Amino acid sequence: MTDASLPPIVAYGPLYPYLTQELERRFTVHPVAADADLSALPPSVLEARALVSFGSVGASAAIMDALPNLEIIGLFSVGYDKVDVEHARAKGIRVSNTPDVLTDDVADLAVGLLYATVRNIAANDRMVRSGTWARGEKPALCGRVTGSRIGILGLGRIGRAIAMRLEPVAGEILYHNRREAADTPYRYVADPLDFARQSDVIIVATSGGPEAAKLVDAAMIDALGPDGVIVNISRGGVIDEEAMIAALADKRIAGAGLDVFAHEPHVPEALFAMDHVVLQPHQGSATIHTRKAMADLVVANLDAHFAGQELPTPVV
Ligand code: 8YV
Repeated sequence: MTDASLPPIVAYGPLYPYLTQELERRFTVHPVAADADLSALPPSVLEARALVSFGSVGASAAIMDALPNLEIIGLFSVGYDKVDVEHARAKGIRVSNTPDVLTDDVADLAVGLLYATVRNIAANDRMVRSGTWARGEKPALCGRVTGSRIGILGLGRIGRAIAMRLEPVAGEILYHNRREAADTPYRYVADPLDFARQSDVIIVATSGGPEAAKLVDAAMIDALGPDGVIVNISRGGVIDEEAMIAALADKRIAGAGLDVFAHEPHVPEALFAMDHVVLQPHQGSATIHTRKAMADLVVANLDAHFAGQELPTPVV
């Protein structure tokens, strides 16, 4: 039962059910598929004053222009690389995201992926389940996390949380950013190739978007070297995926733990046969606790907007 007195909003793409439930208590919610024909939106949708989206869908200039009454975009994600932020700013459309509430879980998964990759946990699990260990096959010896040089690419909130988790075991923690960060005990390396050369592990924790596209390129991958491991919990597009796959195939790097991919949910099948690669379906923030907290934060931002108040977590 929709209540026409409730502000009309668009749910852009399939939203987390609890979020939909909370939105429907407050708003008249119009689901719009992420690939909808924007020239054929029903009149009721054109009245939408808010749009709720998430990391992989975002909000293009086209969807903003298709909704003449749009006032705010609420993101169920910390990443807003798929939102045309400058277009929103130019049109006076507010944008909110969900930082901080997901930091710990994304950092936890990064550390879990690091251990799983370096210690061959997934491949050894398959060896036990397949019976080959019982038939006498011996697991290969592996690298170690303790004492290794951990390179954090992108020392933001999530990068710092990862570094703090690994401080007790790392041989050293170094990082590469566009500029040196203040108030951090970790060693800054300005040159990306020097950063890779001096790392045993590169954990990609930078924001996505065009400015970070293929930041981890063939040169950085080769500078990391044959004993090196890459972990990515950021965005798939931050790595030159073809170059990484080629390096993994040639054993020019030792392994990769990947939670994100260039064209999700499609993952290059070449990775499926690689025992030195651990794959996750973009699960960084996907805990019951955190997805609820993210949904509550999306709603809090919309509630604040419609109450004429400051947004709790504004992007624009
Ligand atoms: C989102 C993400 O939670 O927060 C981000 O930027 O990439 C994910 O953790 C996901 O996009 C929600 O569907």
